[in-house]
Amino acid sequence: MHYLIGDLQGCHDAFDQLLAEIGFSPSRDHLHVLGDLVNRGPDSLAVLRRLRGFGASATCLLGNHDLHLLAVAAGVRRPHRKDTLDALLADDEREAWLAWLRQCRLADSACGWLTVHAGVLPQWNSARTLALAREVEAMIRGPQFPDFLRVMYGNEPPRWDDTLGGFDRWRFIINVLTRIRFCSADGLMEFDTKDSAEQAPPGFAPWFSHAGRASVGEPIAFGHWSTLGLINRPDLLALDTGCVWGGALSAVRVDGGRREVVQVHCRQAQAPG
Ligand SMILES: [Mn+2]
Repeated sequence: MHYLIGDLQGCHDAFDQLLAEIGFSPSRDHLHVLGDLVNRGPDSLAVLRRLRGFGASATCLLGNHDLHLLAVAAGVRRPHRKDTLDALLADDEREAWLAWLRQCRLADSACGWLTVHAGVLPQWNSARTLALAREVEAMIRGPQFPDFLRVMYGNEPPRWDDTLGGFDRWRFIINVLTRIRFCSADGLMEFDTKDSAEQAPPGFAPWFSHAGRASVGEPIAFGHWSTLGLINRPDLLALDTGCVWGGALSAVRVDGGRREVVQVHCRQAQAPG
């Protein structure tokens, strides 16, 4: 059985409970984890240990918090006061954890679903999104990644252009796949608002609500946006149900069987803010 799993953010207790609830067997089942594996929650190290232990039975996406960890570890970004990454950064296997994260994906497909951490640009269909993710994944695994990390953060360029190259191209693709929430119909992203879908700034709307987006009708699952709550539509799944903020951790079964949603409450919740 194949399960999509929402943002874990270091909540190992909830993850453990969820795996028990779905009766997960690494020899039989497959997990597709939608990114933000680490940070803000209490036990990122245990989460990574568990996921790595599943080997090829778990496919993990990189979220913005996972990239933040890589940037902090590289010394190119200052830790945030709410980070909970110290144990991971001080672990004997630190370099192995960082190497493991660098082989995670930015987009994937699972039983007909496109999986991404944050979302997809209105101008990109699923096939295009996967192809662009592969370009950046190859860079992250390669020798240019340390240099890229230094310039990874920023909201420019504002719009997609097929001719973008190098750092600008990679930054744009990463901003879409790991940060997008609101954007305009023509693909201008807005990064300041983290509120619910109803709070869209003028001229912007949630990326998935643009009727003319190139991915309409292509099933897409994403995390990242906890204030949306669970969205469970025929071709759209929003699975960041705010585990670390006192909500729930969500899994959805997406193989041939009946779609099934399993949620566990998180006892390791952090104060929001
Ligand atoms: Mn996120």
